[in-house]
Amino acid sequence: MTALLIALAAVVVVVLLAAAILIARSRRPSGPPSVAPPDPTVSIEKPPPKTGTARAATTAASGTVSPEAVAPAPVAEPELEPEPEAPTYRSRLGSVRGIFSGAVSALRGGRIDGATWDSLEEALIRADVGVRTTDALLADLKARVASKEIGSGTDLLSALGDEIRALLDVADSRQLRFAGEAGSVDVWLVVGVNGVGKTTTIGKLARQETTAGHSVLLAAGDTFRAAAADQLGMWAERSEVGIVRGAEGGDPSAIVFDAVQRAAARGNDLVLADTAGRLHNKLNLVEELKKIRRIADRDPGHVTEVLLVLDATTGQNALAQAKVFTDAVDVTGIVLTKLDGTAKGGIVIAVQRELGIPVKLVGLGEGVNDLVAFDPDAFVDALLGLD
Ligand SMILES: Nc1nc2c(ncn2[C@@H]2O[C@H](COP(=O)(O)OP(=O)(O)OP(=O)(O)O)[C@@H](O)[C@H]2O)c(=O)[nH]1
Ligand SMILES: [Mg+2]
Repeated sequence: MTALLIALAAVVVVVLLAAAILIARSRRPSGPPSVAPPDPTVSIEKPPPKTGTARAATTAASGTVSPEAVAPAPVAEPELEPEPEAPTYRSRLGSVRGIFSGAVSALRGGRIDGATWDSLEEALIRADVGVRTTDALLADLKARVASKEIGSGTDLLSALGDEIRALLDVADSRQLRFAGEAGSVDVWLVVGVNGVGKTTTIGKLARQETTAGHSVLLAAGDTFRAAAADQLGMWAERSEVGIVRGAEGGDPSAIVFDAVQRAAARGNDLVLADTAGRLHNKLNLVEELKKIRRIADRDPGHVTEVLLVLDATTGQNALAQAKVFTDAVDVTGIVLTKLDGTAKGGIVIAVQRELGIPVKLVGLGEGVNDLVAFDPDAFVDALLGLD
């Protein structure tokens, strides 16, 4: 009897144990063991603080939060990929090169006849050099062929290159002007109609000028829409520079004024000011720009560049736009954007000839390194396939 009871107790114990094991297994998730989710409080390691004025100025602004305040430039995450190299004209002027390729190979063939002039004229006009400039170029070359100064197609090709270079030759320097006087802040105003690439140009310039050793502060003078300041804010973050922004619909002159004051206080030597190109009418635009320029030039501000941004894809329209701006403010340099991928690269020649203002920078893409100093020799070589 006792043995029977012991046996029964043993069976009960075994059954209970088995049940406990089964329950424990059923609660465990099936499949391979999962990886613990990352701890959200752990962040990627920040790059070590840089030395130099730009970094010091950024740090000084930390903690300000009012809407008109200098937004503290956040410390950028480490770059995941190295910045691509600056582009070459040759690599980015593909489509306009294509326009000239037929005429150029005919010229290399050696003979100069009626078809030569026709194909050259067509290429120049299709590339948006403009009728007037094309006529002037060809008239001169025809005279030189008639006088036997130019005998072969190859000579004509190199003479064409020289003539275009001569048109692009301006007395004024293409260097961006930076006075850098003690106690003053250089201001570069960036103007142009909407969508031409003003904000992107400022973003690229912020990086370039910081790399060149300047201490940059951005002024979000396009108050037409809030997104404009946000877009500039993203570029400020990428380049680790401060930005002064105001409320949507606010007075752009006040923002630029504020930026200059803050730049002086923070030790920034260069303010890059964005402006809106989308105003109600031409008169408003002109008056607004005049006011911004006047106020930006008040001590300690000193406007050393007014850069007019033109979109190369708009071709000859860019020239008409330019007139509105040159009437309003003393434009000191042209930035011609979107030369990559457009078949209208010849607009550089027309802009330079018609406006007489140096093309200082060209945009060859959307990336931070895709804004380059305008180099007439490299441009002409790429245009005519001489490189
Ligand atoms: N391919 C190419 N795209 C460019 C270049 N420059 C600017 N863009 C693009 O053009 C578009 C307009 O540029 P934005 O900088 O916003 O132009 P914006 O003049 O500030 O425009 P608004 O603020 O609307 O007046 C964006 O998609 C840019 O990425 C360039 O050189 N090449
Ligand atoms: Mg913009």
